[in-house]
Amino acid sequence: MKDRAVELVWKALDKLNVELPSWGFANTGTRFGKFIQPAAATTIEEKFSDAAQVHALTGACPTLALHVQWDLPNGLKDVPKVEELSSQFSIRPGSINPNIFQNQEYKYGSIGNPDPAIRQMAIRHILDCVEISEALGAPDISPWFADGSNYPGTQNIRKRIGYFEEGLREIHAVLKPGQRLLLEYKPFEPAFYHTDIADWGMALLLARRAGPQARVLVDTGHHYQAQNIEQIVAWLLHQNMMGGFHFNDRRYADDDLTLGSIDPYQIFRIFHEIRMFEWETQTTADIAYMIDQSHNLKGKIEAMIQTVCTAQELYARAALVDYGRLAKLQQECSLVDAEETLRGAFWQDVRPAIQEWRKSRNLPADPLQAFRAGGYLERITGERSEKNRNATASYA
Ligand code: RM4
Ligand code: MN
Ligand code: MN
Repeated sequence: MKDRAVELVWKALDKLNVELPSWGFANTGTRFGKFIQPAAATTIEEKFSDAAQVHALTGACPTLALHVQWDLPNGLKDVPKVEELSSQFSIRPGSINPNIFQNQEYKYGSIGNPDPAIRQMAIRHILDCVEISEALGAPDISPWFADGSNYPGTQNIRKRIGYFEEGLREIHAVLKPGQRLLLEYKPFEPAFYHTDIADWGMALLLARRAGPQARVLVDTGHHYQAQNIEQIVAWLLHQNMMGGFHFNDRRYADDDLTLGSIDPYQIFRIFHEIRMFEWETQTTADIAYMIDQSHNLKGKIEAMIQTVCTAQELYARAALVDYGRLAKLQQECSLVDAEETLRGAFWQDVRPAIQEWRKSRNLPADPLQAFRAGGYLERITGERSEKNRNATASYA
């Protein structure tokens, strides 16, 4: 690889931070049960510790996304504890994720629920999350609404749009400068007939209604088959409404598979749209790059390291696109040459350049290998397996 290309790869890697999800280190399940792992994290300390391990080996993950009900079960009261862990492990709290889907009350929805008392309960929880976000200096509040219905005719879709508009405005009204409300969409699951925020158009309209600090969050697994995700990203960039990503891959639905494991070209194309936007506008898009994956079968920390490395590889490849040349070829409609300019970057092997970048930062050249050699997994397996042995896997 030429010096200029290596330089582009290094610059790109300097820029890319990827946020880890606290829930990605915990035992999580399928719809049919959980597969318990002896080394899984069951406390917030353990989640911070595991995240710190991934960051120590990759140098790219300084923040940890928190799911409030799972990680701060006492709400604001748990803030000092999180702050303490954050400084102990040198990992900053990342996006603050409300939980408006797990409580029994949310059976028929949260802020789209026909019962005003339950809508208020959900809004109250998100308002608490805004306070937590402020107290922790973690500016992104990132709710995912499971709201929807399972059978035609059972809910008034338009009324629920109104409830969402109202609720989101109420939440947005308390945001301080710098805080952002990131609205995530998902076409189905758990609702199987209609989902209140089912796609990027609905998320965009609701974000616009909510107020100027609301943006759209694109979870790469939350699309129908064959949907052109990079086009959605391009639209959101154009509208200045792109807030962040939840990275994962999918083959069928919201599969939470490792990023790029099924379709690495898709992720590359997304990165390409962002890089091209940034090249044209000479700005850095304000995007939170976050992982949202629950691994049922893979070792959780290994899978996270693999994911971060994949993100770096695909981002670095996108950095090799010659945008000056591409812009000219697009203008001339030189289709084959334009496409080859993109494909040519995709097929570059950036791994040697990434290894050199790691060495320059005193990081291990091969983070996965270093993790296996480091003894951390053996230590936590020893410490945690007893507790995990008693975890329940069954839904019965
Ligand atoms: C959902 C969605 C949310 C995540 C939950 C756990 O499918 O992706 O972002 O918070 O899963
Ligand atoms: Mn998500
Ligand atoms: Mn999901």
